[in-house]
Amino acid sequence: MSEESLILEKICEVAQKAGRIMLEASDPKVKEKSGHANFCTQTDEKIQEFLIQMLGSILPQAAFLGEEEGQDEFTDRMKSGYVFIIDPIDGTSNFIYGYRPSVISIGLLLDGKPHIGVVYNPFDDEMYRAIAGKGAYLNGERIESSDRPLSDSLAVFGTAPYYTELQDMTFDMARKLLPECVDLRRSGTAAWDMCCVATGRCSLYFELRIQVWDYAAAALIATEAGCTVTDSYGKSLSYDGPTSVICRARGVKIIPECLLQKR
Ligand code: LIP
Repeated sequence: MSEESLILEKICEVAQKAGRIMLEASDPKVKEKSGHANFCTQTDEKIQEFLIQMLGSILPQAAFLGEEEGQDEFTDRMKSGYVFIIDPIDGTSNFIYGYRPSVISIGLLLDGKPHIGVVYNPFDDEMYRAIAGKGAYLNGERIESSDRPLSDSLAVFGTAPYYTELQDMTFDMARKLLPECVDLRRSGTAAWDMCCVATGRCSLYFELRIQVWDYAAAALIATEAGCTVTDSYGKSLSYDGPTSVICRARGVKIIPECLLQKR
């Protein structure tokens, strides 16, 4: 087994244990962050601490970037070597209200590029994973995005309630997209949405602003499943901060005009 495959196996084991913490949490204390409906729970913080401790034992030299307090600043040091980019619970509001899914997202950059991606949905025991250049897998089975046209597919989108300045544009885009696809869905977790595009359940995901910990793992998994993942201007993702994201399956050959932003 290659060194990177061994690292991947160990990361998946950590993700599974973190998923058990999520499943066993009862009535977590909720903290408000800045803006409308921007939450963090004690379980988010507990899982983030667990991930830092366990992943740090796999790669002691790695830096960490995570959603919760104290780990959320990207620094120049993170442009070289290993960096874990973690979201302890992607879909925090879903978790608080018991609306599924919520997932654990663990990305590993090497010299600023996505190297390994793991997204774990503990509610359905779904382990999505990828190594750059070596394909994407769901519970050990190779996955590939859909080759159906958008007109024969579901599309998904996200919007954080605390980015109030993006609401009008987001829902205007969604309204214009609806006639071009079978129907729209909205899950509340960007990482899981992109994994759904990777598995062929839907063929497009878009969101006007998500954080690097929301996309670092899932964008690699989607890319390795044959998706095209860009920002809303059609440019590659930077993996160093928040960005818009459009994730297209193989069958969606171009960015729909209603989603394409022009500088
Ligand atoms: C979530 C994102 C999702 C967005 C939600 C929220 P969190 O991340 O993954 O795409 O629409 O509002 O920001 O905060 O649950 O980790």
